[in-house]
Amino acid sequence: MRILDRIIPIIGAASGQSANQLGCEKAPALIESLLRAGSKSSQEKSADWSRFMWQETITCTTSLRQLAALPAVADFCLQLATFTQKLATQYPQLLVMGGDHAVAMGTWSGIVQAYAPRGPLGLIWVDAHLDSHTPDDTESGNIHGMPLASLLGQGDVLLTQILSPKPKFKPQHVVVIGARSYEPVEVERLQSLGVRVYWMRDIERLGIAAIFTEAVEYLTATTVGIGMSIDLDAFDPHDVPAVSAPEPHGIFLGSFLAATNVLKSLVALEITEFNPTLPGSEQTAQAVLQLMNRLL
Ligand SMILES: [Mn+2]
Repeated sequence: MRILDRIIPIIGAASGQSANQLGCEKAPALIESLLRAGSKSSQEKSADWSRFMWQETITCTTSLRQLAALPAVADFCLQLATFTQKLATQYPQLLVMGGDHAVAMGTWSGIVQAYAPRGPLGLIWVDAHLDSHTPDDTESGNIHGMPLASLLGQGDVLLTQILSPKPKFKPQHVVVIGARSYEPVEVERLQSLGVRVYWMRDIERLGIAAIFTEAVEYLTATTVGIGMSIDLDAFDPHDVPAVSAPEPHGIFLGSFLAATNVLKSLVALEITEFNPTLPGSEQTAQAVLQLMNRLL
């Protein structure tokens, strides 16, 4: 095995402006410091943390919020996309550590561009929310409610045309897992496009392992690789508390971790919405390390 095949580069995406409250911009520095300390306190005793290599942290610097921040968020996402595109051509796997979930528009625009000569990618979007608003139908104005619509080509051109004018994913190449809090306009958008959604009630009925298996089978049939974008609010707030927009009755972290063996060699992983300024930050940081180690 070549050394580059073993190393997993990490990009920090320090963005907090697009969430309902600030704080997520502090997550990359915290996780980086835990990794530099060798993660001795991690519950993942057998983990080889040396395979992770922190490359760079990109910061979204605007002091504006909501839609006023959109041009700055788009600039930041373009910068992030340029990095992820480069790394995805050099390494078989990479990790983006957010940041609020708006960073997804940068992460996946770059990775999809890198894989374009090989073929389309599939995306598993793990989230309590659907993130499928556009600037025209958002009630809050928070851009972290828009990344999935943007990646599917809907919304402001500054967000939908990062690196390329084309939609980043075809609707049939996207699967949402864990949704339980949304507006009707988002459900209508995803349904009319034909995006498959596994609701929280489906997870309660079938179990997360069965859903992973089905999702992987569905996406593998028509794509050349699968990526995963995790919004930590998908998990039950008892397990993963320090998130910007917690929603009760989520996925149990233990069940999720136990089922990750179904997800073989993701092309990339993104972990978002960790807000270290909120209570339960230490427990949430541990969850991030566990997810990194099991999914990559
Ligand atoms: Mn989200």
